[in-house]
Amino acid sequence: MSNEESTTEAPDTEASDTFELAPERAFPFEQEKKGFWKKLKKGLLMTHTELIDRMDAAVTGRAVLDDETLEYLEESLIAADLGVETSLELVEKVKEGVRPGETRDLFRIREILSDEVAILLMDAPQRKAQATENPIVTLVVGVNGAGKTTTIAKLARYYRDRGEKVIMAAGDTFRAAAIEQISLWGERLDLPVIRQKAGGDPAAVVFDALKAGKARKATRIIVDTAGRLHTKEYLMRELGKIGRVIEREAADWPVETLLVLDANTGHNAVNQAREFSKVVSVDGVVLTKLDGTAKGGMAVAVARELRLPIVFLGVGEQAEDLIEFRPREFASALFSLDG
Ligand SMILES: Nc1nc2c(ncn2[C@@H]2O[C@H](COP(=O)(O)OP(=O)(O)O)[C@@H](O)[C@H]2O)c(=O)[nH]1
Ligand SMILES: [Mg+2]
Repeated sequence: MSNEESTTEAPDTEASDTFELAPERAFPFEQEKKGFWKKLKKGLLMTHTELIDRMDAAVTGRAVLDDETLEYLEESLIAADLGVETSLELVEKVKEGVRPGETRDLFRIREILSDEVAILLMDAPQRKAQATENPIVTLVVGVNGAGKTTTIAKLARYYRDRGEKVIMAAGDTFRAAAIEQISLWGERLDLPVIRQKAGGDPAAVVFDALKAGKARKATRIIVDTAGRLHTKEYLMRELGKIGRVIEREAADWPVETLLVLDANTGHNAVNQAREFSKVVSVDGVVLTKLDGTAKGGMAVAVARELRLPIVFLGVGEQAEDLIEFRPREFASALFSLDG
């Protein structure tokens, strides 16, 4: 029912110029494709500018790809937070892939790296399809400030634009400001926000949201949470109680948990995700604030080391600043190969 599954399998010819990998899902609309590339480039601007600069410095003026050059290349990748092990493997691929005479061809090196990163990203688990007649409940978790509430607004807009009937639930009852924030988004997007007063029980908010969902025939209910990870017990209790309410009120509605990670935290986000995974079963990751960091390579570390599907990328503070995570396009934008 969601647009994710309903798109066709037609090859995405323009974007696959530099690849001979299996085609990904096509963009449903040409217009959307343009917007996608623009946003992806905006999101990776800092990362790829720094990465290409460093790579350029690593190979410039060198006749052969000697160990020292490869080491600089590796450092460039590590600096973009691709992870030490992954960077090492990637440099090996460059060594194997570059033919004599191509050693100073940065474009060729970028091509190899982009292909290899795409393979790594596509090898990571994909989000499970939600084939259901029932509304989907999306729980959004993550530490304070990661971008949960903003992401919920973006997701609400995303699904609404795809014809879904969306309800948001102000499940972060811990701070009054959080309730105000999500309510404001509701007004801006003209979408309902189910809320109670600050200090209330998040599970009670979810209860109300499920009731409203049934009454209004919603197709998706997106739930904000407080995400206070530093007290693991609290988070467990909060999510446990929400889970039980859903189980009782809407047992056959699919529930997915999306973990929001701030890309600025670089490789530390991997550790954060591990902590959350101990408490809750995470179905997918949204990487936020990609637009404000040169550590965009951390997406590769998340996909590889955590074996969690990255579902969306946040590339700004506005509701439209959200794009689907597409492995091949991401890899190619990381090494500035497209457009
Ligand atoms: N530049 C940028 N800022 C973001 C993004 N996502 C969230 N933010 C900002 O990060 C801050 C914290 O976001 P918020 O949604 O309140 O985080 P929460 O505490 O997890 O709910 C806010 O100032 C947001 O505008 C993003 O993708 N890019
Ligand atoms: Mg919030």
